[in-house]
Amino acid sequence: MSDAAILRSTDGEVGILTVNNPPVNALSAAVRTGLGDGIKAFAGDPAIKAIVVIGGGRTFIAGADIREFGKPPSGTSLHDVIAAMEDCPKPVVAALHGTALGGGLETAFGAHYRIAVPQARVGLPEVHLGLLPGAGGTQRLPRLAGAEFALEAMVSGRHIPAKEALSRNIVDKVADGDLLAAAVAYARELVAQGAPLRRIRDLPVKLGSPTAIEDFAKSIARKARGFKAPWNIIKTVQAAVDLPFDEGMKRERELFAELLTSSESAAQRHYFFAEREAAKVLDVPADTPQREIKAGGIIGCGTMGGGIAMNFANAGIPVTVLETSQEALDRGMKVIRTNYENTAKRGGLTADQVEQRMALIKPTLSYDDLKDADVIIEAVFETMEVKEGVFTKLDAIAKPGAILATNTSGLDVNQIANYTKRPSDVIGMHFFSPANVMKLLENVRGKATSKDVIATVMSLSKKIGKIPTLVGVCEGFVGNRMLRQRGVQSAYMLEEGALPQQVDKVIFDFGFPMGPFQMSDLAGNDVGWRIRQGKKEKEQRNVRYTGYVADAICELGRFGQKTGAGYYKYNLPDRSPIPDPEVEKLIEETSKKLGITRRAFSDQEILERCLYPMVNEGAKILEEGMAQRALDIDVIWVNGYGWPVYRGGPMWWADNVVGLKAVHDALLKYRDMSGDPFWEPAPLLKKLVQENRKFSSL
Ligand code: 3H9
Repeated sequence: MSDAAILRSTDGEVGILTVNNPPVNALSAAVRTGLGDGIKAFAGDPAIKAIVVIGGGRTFIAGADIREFGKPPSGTSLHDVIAAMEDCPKPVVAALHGTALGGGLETAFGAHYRIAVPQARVGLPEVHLGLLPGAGGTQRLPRLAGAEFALEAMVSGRHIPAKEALSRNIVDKVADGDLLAAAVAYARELVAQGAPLRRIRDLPVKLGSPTAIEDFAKSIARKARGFKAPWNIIKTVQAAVDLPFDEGMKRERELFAELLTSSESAAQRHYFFAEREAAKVLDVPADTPQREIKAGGIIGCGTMGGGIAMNFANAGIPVTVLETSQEALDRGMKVIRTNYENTAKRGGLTADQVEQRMALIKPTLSYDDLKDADVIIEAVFETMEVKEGVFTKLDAIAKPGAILATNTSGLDVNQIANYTKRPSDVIGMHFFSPANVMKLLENVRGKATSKDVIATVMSLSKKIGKIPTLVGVCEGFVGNRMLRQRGVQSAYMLEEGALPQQVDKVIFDFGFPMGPFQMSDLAGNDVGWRIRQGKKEKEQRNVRYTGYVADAICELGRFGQKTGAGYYKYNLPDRSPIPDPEVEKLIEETSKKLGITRRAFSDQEILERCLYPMVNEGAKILEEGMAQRALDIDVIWVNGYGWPVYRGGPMWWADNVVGLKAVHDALLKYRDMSGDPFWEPAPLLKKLVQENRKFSSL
């Protein structure tokens, strides 16, 4: 036996190297060194005729150890391990199960032959970490599967099923049954046949069309906006096409190094771990017993309720959906069916799968049909009176131990819990619209919510395909509470001299899919208008009203895209926003009425006034314990609000790109300029700046 990270054994004349680095066999220094040493030892052992490399536990190798990036290199390099395999004078077979990803697949590319179980998946997902395959993947995949396929696979980073991998020469054999036995038999067969030592490096690169690379670059322009890695990946494939193998490898190294030291990759690597951490609750241990969820119930079959029901059906969990009238129920079920059928038309589901999913969703008008549900999620109209009615009824019919969840986006979960005699079973599950598409889930912990309910809901969230976070009860929870700050300042900036298109461009160029005014036009300006009318904000003293321009826009019936006009005009077939002189005039008149002399705004000021207040609010949220860690806020903003992942999330960005002192000082500058207490830095931000610390140190 060698280093514990690699177990050495033999089966007759076949040497076996088993990677032993749970949970995902990442290529740590010990794994690399053990693998390199193992290959050399078997290569020099006359009793060994062939070598099998296999993963122990649930998977082959999931890639380089991401936690090692940025640390000084130690142990054998991955390049040397792969070279040792490729140059080995005896056949090396890689045996794949689970996932062979990134450096894991690159290691398998060092072998002369690859065998996989049918359930295995392979891929080069480095792009999601802002990287490119840096151990020969960019040069070897085009040689095996063609440049076009390699581009698509590496830029999407998708997991490729074994069957497809076989059809693309990425694996040579797919075998059912015991993988090790099949791999050893395959190795023996190769020895018996005197099969050549097939080195991928010696194969020519296949390129279908001479313009393929250029065409591909054009096709991803929109999606890859702001990212660095996809563009460097394209350059590596170009190098594979143009240059001999060794020179292509050199180019790969340069382009990899450029990404590894980029802020974009640091942000994306932060996000990778943040997403996994966010699912963990600090005071709820991983082994907390969970309640069994065999069936769900949803109150309301509108856009939200229907979308939530689809999440359950997609995960194979039967769900009963309740509405108040047959008409509303039929309408909701029809929307669900249409959604599935549209997915089927795009090739995402078979007709049978559509029917299987529909069969899991049972429509009803009777609360009695919810009595067996293990979790019931309310998605009805957002007033306390309506919620009270629903939760009183649920308390009467739900079985003991059923989890009662509210999808409220703004009401007090503690008050809702108190409409029942079992507040410890009540929790918020704040889905984002459209709920069948959006990945983010803000689970809201009430004062009384029990730990096993939290544990169950966090794990259920993952089961139904969501990225869960846990937040506390406060107005707007985490995401909307921070969004509100950006909304306030963008509204003020219109009054002071900016135009919607200017503000939106700055936010779009930062990397969001759209700016605040385009977003408002999309969501409907009338929603906020009605809320403002209800709140009588205008009459509140000491708070500067945010709705002067927005109200004037709504008074003209400009509710947004749905009325063909809002902050913009929308008369093009693709609904692209067109700046409107009428709106400009209206904004100027509003400034005049308010006695504000309009002035020019720099892009930098717009950016700071939109984003720094969000960071400041994030600090208050952390201080109040409404989010567990700064990283949870990042996960919420990346998944729910389009914060560009290559900027890590607002808190990571403030910590690592802007610096907390710069944020703090800018807040003071705007406070002094405006005299508005809105800009007062949060006490936590002040403290961290004084102590020269980051949010991530909390
Ligand atoms: C690369 O290979 C670069 C090379 O091209 C060039 C080199 C020169 N490293 O996701 P899970 C942890 S870049 C370190 O919950 P699942 C993860 O944080 C890499 N840690 O499980 C978690 O820790 P914890 C290219 C890693 O079953 C635990 O393992 N490869 C790594 O849902 C379980 O993970 C990738 O990008 C890693 N590489 O999914 C693949 N991977 O328990 C990244 C995972 O403390 N990994 N961890 O929270 C994945 O996509 C998924 O983890 C995988 C399993 C599909 C493998």
